[in-house]
Amino acid sequence: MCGIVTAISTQNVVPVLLEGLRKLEYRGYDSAGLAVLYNNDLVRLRAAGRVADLAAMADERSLAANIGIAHTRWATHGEPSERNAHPHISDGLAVVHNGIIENYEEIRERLTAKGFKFTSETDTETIAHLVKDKLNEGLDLFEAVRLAANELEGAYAIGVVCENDSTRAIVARKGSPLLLGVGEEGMYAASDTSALLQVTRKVIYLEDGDVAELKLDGYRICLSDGTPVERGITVSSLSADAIELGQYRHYMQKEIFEQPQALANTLEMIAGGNVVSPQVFGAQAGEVLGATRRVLIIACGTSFHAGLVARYWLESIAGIPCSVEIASEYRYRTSVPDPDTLVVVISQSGETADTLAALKHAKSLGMNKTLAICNVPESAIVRETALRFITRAGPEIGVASTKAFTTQLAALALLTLSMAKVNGRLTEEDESRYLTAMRHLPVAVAKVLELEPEIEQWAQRFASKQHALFLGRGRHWPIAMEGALKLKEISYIHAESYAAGELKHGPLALVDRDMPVIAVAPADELIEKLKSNLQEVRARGGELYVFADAGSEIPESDGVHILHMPEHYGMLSPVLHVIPLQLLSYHAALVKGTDVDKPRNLAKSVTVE
Ligand code: HGA
Repeated sequence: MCGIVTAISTQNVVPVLLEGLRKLEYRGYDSAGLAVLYNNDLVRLRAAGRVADLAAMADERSLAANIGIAHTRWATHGEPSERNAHPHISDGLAVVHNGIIENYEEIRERLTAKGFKFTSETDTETIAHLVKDKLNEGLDLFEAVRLAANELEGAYAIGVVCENDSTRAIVARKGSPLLLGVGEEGMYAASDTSALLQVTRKVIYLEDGDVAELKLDGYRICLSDGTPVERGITVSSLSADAIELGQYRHYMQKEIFEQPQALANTLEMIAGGNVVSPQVFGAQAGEVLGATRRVLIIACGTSFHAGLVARYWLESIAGIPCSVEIASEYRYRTSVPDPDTLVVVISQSGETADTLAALKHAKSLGMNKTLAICNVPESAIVRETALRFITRAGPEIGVASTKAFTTQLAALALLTLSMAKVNGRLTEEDESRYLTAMRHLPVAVAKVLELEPEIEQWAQRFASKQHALFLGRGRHWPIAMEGALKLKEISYIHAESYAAGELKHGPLALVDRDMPVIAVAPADELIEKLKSNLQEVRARGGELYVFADAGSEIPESDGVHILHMPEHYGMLSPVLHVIPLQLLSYHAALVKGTDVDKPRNLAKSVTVE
C-alpha cells in the first residue's frame, strides 16, 4: 500500500524521489506528491493520478533540490484527490505518512481550537500541525517529531522536512514499514528496499517507535523515549533487474510464467537429498514442530487460500489438527489460546497489517510457537516469528498474486512433510516419493503453462459474462476459491466459489444458460462425486468449463468443455490446478481491457487495516 521516499544528498534528489516512487508503484496507489526544499523554501507538487504525472510537473518546472520527501497515497481518510494527496503542510513544514492515525479526530479538534487551519480530510494532516505546534513551543525539529509521534495512536511511517532547516529530514515509524538507506552521496529512507536500490544496497530496518534524523554526513536513531539506539546495516541482495517487465506485457503474465523458476528456487534446499529436514524452517524447528499439537494458520486473501489447501495436507498426511483463519477476524475475536499450537502466518509481503496484528495478538495470548511463510526476508512479519520460511518467488509486482501463491503451497507442502516426519508418520518410501514429486514440480508447471492458447480461447467467451461459479472438492475447493478471487480481482466479473457438494444447498438456484460454471476436476478420490455435481449443473442448462487431468475421464459434449492437464499430481495437484485459473483470469482481463497489474480499488501490500 502507499509508499514513502525521503532523500538528502549532495546531488539533485528529485530524480531519486521520483524513481523511488516508480519502484513503489506496485504497492498500489491513487495519487502522488513530493515536497523539496529549494533555497530553504518549501516547494510542493501533487497529482491526483500517476507518478508519471508528478514527474511531468517536476520536469515542467525543472525542479531540483538536495532534500525532499515523496509519497504515493492509497486513500484511507478522505477521497483520492489532489487536496488529500500528501505531502501535507503546516506553515513551511511538510509531512508524508503511510498508515492510519486512529486518534486524529481528537488531535484535530485540539489543534483547530488552537487556530490551526485544516485543508484536507486526511488523518495525516494532523501530524503536520502537531509537529508544527511542538516547533512553535520552541522544540527542535527532531524532538518535535519524536514527541508528536508519541501522541499518535495507530500506525505510521512518516517523513518530515521543514523550511529554514534544510540540513536534515526526520523519519519515524510504528506499524508501517520504513527503512533507511546509507548512500555514498547522501542518506535516504523508503517503505521498501526496491525504492533505494538506485542509490544504495546498504539498508537499516527501523523498529517500531524509532525516530531517525538523516543528514548529508550521517544519521542518528532514537527510541520513542529519546534514548539513542544503534541499528545494524544490512546489505540487501535484492536484484534490481527482477523488477523489470522485460518481454512481458504485464507483471502478472511475467509472474505466472516465472512459476517454474520460482518453485525451483523455493525448493532448492530439497534439490539434492532424499530426506525432509525440518531445519529448513529454522534451527529450532525440529524441537518446535515435535512439541506442536495443533496448527493455526492465519492469513488474508490468496495466502488464506494457500492455508486452506494446507489444512487438507496437514490433517491427512501429518495427522495434525489444523484450523485456518482470516487475520482480520482472528485478531478481533475472543478465541481460546493454546500454547502447544503452532501459529503459521502467511503473507507475500510480510507487511500485511492484519496478519501482522493477528500474529502479535496470538503472541500476546501466549502462543509463542510461530512460523512465518513470506516472500520478503527482512519484512516485519518475518522479524516477529520464531521460525520462518522465505519463499523465493522474487519480487511480485502484479496486485493479483500468482507465483507467491504457488511458492507458499510449496512451503506448506514441506511443512506438512516435516510435521509428518517429526510425528513418525512418514515412511522412508513416502518421503522419497513426495520429494521426487516436489522436485519435478517446476517441469510439471511448465507443461501446464503450455495450455495457454486453449485457455485464451475460453477466456474470449468469458469476458462477456457478468457472473461465474467455480466448483471444487477436497483440497481443490480452495483452488476454486482462488480461481474466483483471481477472476474478480482483475476482470471485475462477479465470481463465487463453492465446494461442489454444496451446490444443491443453494447456489444451484443461480445456474442457467448464462452462468458459466468452472470445475476443478483432477482424477483424485472425489472425482466420481464431482462428476455427479457437474451433472446437476448440466441438467439446469449451465455451461461447464472443466479443468480435468490425466485420468479424469469426463467426456466432452454439448455445453461441456474439457481441458485436460497433462498429469495427475496427487497431493500436490492444487499447485498445478491453480495455473490454468490464473491464465483464465489474466486473458479474460485482457479481453475486457482492465488494468491487469493495478486493478481498481486494490493495492499490493496491504499495510493498513
Ligand atoms: N491515512 C492516510 C495514509 C494512507 C495510507 O497509508 N495508504 O496506504 C491517508 O488516507 O492519506
